[in-house]
Parts: sequence; structure tokens; C-alpha cells
Amino acid sequence: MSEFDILIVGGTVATHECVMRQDVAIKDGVVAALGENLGTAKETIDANGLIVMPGGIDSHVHLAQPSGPGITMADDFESGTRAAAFGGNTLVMPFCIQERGKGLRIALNEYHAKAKGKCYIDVSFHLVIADPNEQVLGQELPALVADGYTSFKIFMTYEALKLADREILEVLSVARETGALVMVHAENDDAIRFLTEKLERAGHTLPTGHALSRPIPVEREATHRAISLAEIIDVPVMIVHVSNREAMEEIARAQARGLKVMGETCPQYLVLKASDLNGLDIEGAKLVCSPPPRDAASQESCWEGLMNGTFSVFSSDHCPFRYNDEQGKLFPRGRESFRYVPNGIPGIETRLPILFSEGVGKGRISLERFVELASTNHAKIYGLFPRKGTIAEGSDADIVLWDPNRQVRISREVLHDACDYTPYEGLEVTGWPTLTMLRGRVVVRDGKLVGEKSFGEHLARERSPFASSQ
Ligand code: DUC
Ligand code: ZN
Ligand code: ZN
Repeated sequence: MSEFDILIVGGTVATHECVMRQDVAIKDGVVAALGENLGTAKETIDANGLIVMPGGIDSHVHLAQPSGPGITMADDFESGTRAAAFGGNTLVMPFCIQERGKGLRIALNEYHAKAKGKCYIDVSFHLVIADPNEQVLGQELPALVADGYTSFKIFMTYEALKLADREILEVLSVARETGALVMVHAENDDAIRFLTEKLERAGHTLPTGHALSRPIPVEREATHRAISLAEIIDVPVMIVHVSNREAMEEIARAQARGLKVMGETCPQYLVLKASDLNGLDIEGAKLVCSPPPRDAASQESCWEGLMNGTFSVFSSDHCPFRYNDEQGKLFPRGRESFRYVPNGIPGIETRLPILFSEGVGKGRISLERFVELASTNHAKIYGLFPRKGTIAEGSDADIVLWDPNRQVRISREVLHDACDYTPYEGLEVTGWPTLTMLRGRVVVRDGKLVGEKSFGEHLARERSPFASSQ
């Protein structure tokens, strides 16, 4: 009788702490042992020449999200988790969005119904609070945090989602009382509206106008305000999708003052630029996302934040809309003004290859830091460590085999989401996942989907150890 279910042999195990030649033994879906000459198993996987790393965790994705009348998000849970698995991920954290006038439980029921039986990898929802009324603040949120929904996202912009400062303070207070972690989309809504109308009056209605309507001070001011509001309540906060130096410096300054402020950045801020939209006419819609990509100096700033620890997570902000589709980027009113172009870009499958290739491959970050930004810190910050985010005895056998030498030219044809384009078309990367395993079950092997869409589960999470103000 074999001792173990699976042995992964001959690989180099990389965690956030160390990189070491080790074999990995798996039994009953968890890591049972690490070392050499571990014994016998029913199946042996050869990892010679490969990195054996914890499965990627993408703590910021949008799947099957209602996005306004006449607009449909490209990915549901099936295609989104499939693409994520191909990209070396074993867990994604999508948003469950409250509709104003409705409760969060209702929203959760709807999202769970959409996800049930459709997930190739694990999922865990963040709650987006769009209507912080008494019932939501006093009853629903405390009960939901106790049920394992331990993070919220709030928006400072978008008509249907934005909260006033007073409401933000209320949500932050509930977070402090319940131990939840609040993620903030920080952009100044009034400034965006003012600039959008001005650009429209001047006839600047093409997608290039999108970036002009959301210049860096729009993000910097809101970041500063979000941090100040969190300081007033004395509660930690996570500023998501940071795109530039000025917003990053607000976070770094707060951290230097001892505040628990965390930051996230995303691939689009490392490899895309606002100027990529120039000359694209309506095709620039492919790159419309918020905050917008900036310039080369901003890209370097975001790298700096990843290297020096100002940013603790690197997420995709996958928010996919098909391009050649009237329910997507070519929504008819988008020709009237950029303001009607669905906001968001795909990237769930390309996040890790871009970070590895541009980061580890170009000597900007170590392999340990790659693992931390790709997986471990997401698990730690969102209450799942050490079950997730590492390869250690007792942790879930969520494991990715990574070929550090595989060269891929990113193009629509090599990806597995339901979009019809990638904003990273033509980008050459070195480093690609060759096998993705969820709790000891192989989901993707050598470019083939071998898992089932019943493999993934929704995970309740512990409170974030980073959410306490102590
Ligand atoms: N915010 C997100 O987090 N994702 C896509 C669009 C947006 O504004
Ligand atoms: Zn956002
Ligand atoms: Zn997002």
C-alpha cells in the first residue's frame, strides 16, 4: 500500500520564506510531508526543472457581475475560474455587489447560485457595500462577518456604488467593531464628473478621454481621504488598484506613521500606458479601466512599491468585457462618450506570467517575493493562511508547477477566458505554469483542462490578522 496519494519529485519548492530542492508528498488533499526520499505514492509527478509553488491567489477579480442595463460581463464563474486555473491560480476572490435598496444576503444568494457547481478552483467573496443603511450596518454585516465574509469593498466613485464620506465612516466603524478588512476604490467622483463633462463639451469623447478624466490627483486625493477617514476610526484599510507614485506615497507615508494601511497594484499599471490608447479610435475601449494606466514613470513607481513592500498584494482586477460586442466594449453609447464604455479589462490568466517575467526574470524581485505577491500575502491578509498560500505540512495541496524558462507570446489564442481580446496582446513573457492542482486534484496539466467544475468550493474566511487596529 502506498503511503501517499501523490509525490511531486525533483522540483524546487518556492515559498515566501525559502527556495529549496524538495519533494512534496500529498495525502487526502493536504501536504503531508516535504523533504527527500519521502516514500511511495499512487502517483508520482516529475517536477525536474520546475518550480513548485503554492497556487496563485487572486484577491481582486470580477466574475458574473451585473454591470448595467445592456452590458454583460464576459466571464461567468466557469470561464473565469477555468482561465484562472490555466494561469496558475487555485483561489480567486470575486466581489458580491449589493444593489441599493436590497440586502447583502439577497446579493450573496444570487452570487452563490451563479457560482454553484461552476468553479474549477476555490472562490471566496468580498462584499461590496453600496447601501449602508441601518439594517446592513447593524445586523447584516456583523452576521456576515461571523459567517466568514470578512472583507468589504467600498467605492468612492460610480453613481450606483459610491459612498459619501459619512457613509464611509459608518462602514469603517462596523469594520472596526467586527474585525473586517475594508478595501477602498479611491477616486474623487466629483472631479471625474467635472472633467468628464468638460472633455465632452470640448468634443473629446473617444476612449483616450477616459484617462484624461481621471488624472493622478483624482486618485491621490481620494487615497489621502480614505486613509484619513480610516485614521479617524482607527481601523486598517486596503487601497486597491494603485496606479502611480503619488497615491503610493500617500500609502507609504501612512505606513511610516504607523498606520495599518495596505496597498495593492495590478499588471495593467506595470505594462500598459495611457498613451497606448493614442490613435486607437474606439478600439481604445479595450484599455478602459479605472484607475487608468499612466506612464513609464508610474510603472516604475509601482515596481518600486512592489519591491519595497509598500504594496503587499498583486492582483489582476480581472473585469472582462468582450470587445467586439454591443453588450461589451462596443456598447453603442460608448461612441457618444467614453463615459459609457464598460470599465475594466481582463487579466486573470496573465497576472502571474507578467509578474514572474517582468519581476523575477528582470531581476526586480526575488522568487520568494514573487510567491508572496502572487499567493501568500493574499492568504495572510484575507484570513486563509496557513491553510492557503504556502506549501507546508497540513496546508491544502494547492500547488502549481511553474516552468521558469517557457517563453510565451501572450495572445488571445493562448488564453482561456471568455473575452475576445487581451490588453497584453504581443507581450513576450518567460515563465508559465504547466500544472495546477487544487487540494491534490489536478485541474490543468500541460495546457489541458483535466479538472471538473465541481472541484472548487466557496471558502469562509477567518478575520484578517491585519484588520485589527492593534
Ligand atoms: N474598479 C475595479 O475594481 N475594477 C474594475 C473597474 C473599477 O472601477
Ligand atoms: Zn475598483
Ligand atoms: Zn476591481
